[in-house]
Amino acid sequence: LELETDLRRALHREEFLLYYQPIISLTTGRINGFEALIRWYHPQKGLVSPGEFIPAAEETGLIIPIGLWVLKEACQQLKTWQDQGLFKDKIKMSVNLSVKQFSQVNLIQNIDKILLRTQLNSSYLKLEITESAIMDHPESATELLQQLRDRDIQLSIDDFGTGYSSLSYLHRFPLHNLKIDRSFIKRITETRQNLEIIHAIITLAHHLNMTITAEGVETEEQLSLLKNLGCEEGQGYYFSPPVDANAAQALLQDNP
Ligand code: G
Ligand code: G
Ligand code: MN
Ligand code: NA
Repeated sequence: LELETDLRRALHREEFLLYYQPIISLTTGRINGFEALIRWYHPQKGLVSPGEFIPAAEETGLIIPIGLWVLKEACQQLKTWQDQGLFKDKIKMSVNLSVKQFSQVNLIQNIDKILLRTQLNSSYLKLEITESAIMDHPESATELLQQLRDRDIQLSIDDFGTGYSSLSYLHRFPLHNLKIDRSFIKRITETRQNLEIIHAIITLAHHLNMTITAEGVETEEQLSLLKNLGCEEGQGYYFSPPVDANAAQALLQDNP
């Protein structure tokens, strides 16, 4: 309850900020995009990580206004970088949507409003949706995903493998990209079987015309195995941790 009061105040006083973690093309080594990750700059506690407040925000419903703030801020930031000529056409901004946000009735209208207000072209926005958000209501999820796709918004399934972990339903959803959860990447070098599981996920996703992003890439060895499996993109400490907007902009300026 104290946390709820704190969160309301945080929204009101704009105590949230975004960090950005680059998503790297494994074929060119260039930045393909950024994932926006929320942080809370608490007046007493300092920087608070989302793991400590997103669950409470989700329970209290505060995730709706917080999530809209994230979306607006992330779109605005990308638009600003575009206007500065920092990367022409290529770079996308990924934003996480929680289960509650995804099932909120006004989601599409709110997204349309934000895109209009920030003047960001919809094809640069990528939404990360978890398996559970989709599988809770597969019928309405399919329809919603299609509406987003019709707008040219990119769609990723996030933390793949941690939820229902079922490969059999993937073909039913109009998704562009699959993010393999970092727990798989962590184990990729442990056994032949772990490598084969990732191989199977990548092969299936490719057959379904989805690209793959490996999360939590931390070592050269993991990177090399993933490249050999035909994985398109990587994200993780090997490349860069999540960084603030200034540091992200510096990464873009150095983008080979
Ligand atoms: O940045 P960090 O690794 O601490 O993020 C922890 C978790 O919080 C991750 O699961 C991430 O998906 C989630 N998260 C980070 N930012 C947001 C956000 O803006 N909205 C939602 N719904 N989840 C977020
Ligand atoms: O759940 P989601 O994947 O959206 O959350 C991303 C989270 O993963 C962020 O909190 C980020 O700090 C964390 N993260 C990003 N890269 C790495 C990595 O290479 N290793 C580990 N352990 N965590 C990472
Ligand atoms: Mn994510
Ligand atoms: Na993830």
